[in-house]
Amino acid sequence: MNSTVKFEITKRFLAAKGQPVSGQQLASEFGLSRTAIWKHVKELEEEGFSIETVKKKGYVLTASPDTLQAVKIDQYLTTKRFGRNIHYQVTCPSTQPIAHQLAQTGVADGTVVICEEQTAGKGRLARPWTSTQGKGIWMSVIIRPDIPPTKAPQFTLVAAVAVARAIEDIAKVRAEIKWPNDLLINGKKCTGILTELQADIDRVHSIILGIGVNVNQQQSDFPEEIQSIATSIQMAAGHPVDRAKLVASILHHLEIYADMYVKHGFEPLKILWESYSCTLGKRIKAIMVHEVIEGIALGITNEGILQIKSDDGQIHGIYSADIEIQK
Ligand code: BTX
Repeated sequence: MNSTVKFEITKRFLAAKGQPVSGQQLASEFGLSRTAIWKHVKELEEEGFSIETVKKKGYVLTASPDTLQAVKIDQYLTTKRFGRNIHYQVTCPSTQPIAHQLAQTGVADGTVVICEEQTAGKGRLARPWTSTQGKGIWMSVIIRPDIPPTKAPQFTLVAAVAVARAIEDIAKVRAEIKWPNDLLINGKKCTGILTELQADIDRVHSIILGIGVNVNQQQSDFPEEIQSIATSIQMAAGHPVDRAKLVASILHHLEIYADMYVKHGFEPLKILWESYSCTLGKRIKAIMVHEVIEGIALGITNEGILQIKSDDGQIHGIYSADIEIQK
């Protein structure tokens, strides 16, 4: 769980919102000496927190670093389960394998693995996912729903709605969902979702929901090969966005929608999903491993299957594909 003495002290500083926190009071509350509290304060300063000592009043937090460590997210968390256990790393190859390993040790539903930078972030079909240091949200959420494996792929759609809602709430920017796993702003990709599964034939053990959100990049932060297709929330909002607040909001919506999906299926979420969709009613090309289908995107079923009507009038159900929207 997100709680060590240092975590609790930092939480107290953040909650004080620039008001002094008495070292003496912290010491007696945590059963520590004032020197032990001072040592924690020094450690926080080394991590980038600015803390001033005000005579006879205590410590004042004047600035905190722009990071996604558990305590920064926790101050905004409104969830019951999601994000109550956060594994934070500054850098890692990818949060997905770490989450897979943790899932096997039986961690709680809603456990999050998050980092500042991925050196080998991955998309679908082993494609690379660029994860610039300190600019985005690179996280894997471990979900343990009691559902059969056939109901797991829809979690991509559930997550897409949760991220779109959170972007709208926090940044006041409207992102569109491109079936199945992309969020676009002004036609460019700002979010990718990778849903992986640990299951046996009858039961899901864990869903590892990999969520990558471009938050505070400028165009030049993206490598040249994706500059024409990628965008960030900051580029659309015109100002930097608090990543910790956005993570907390994603987890808030994700917990609600995941629970709704497990209890009632996809139907109650479908209207919301459709309201964000930029695919429906458009002429699209669905590119699959062995086949390409062109036609009009009619809608999605309650199972999350995209239905396309091709020019010969035939209706095709698509389970997974890369979609090109035609002009
Ligand atoms: P995808 O296969 O739909 O998208 C991958 C493609 O998107 C790449 O081939 C490239 O063209 C483009 N791309 C790569 N990086 C970016 C970026 N930062 N912004 C926009 N476009 C990009 C999407 O797969 C699923 C991505 C999931 C990422 C999360 S991050 C946390 C977790 N850990 C991890 O390794 N992956 C997931």
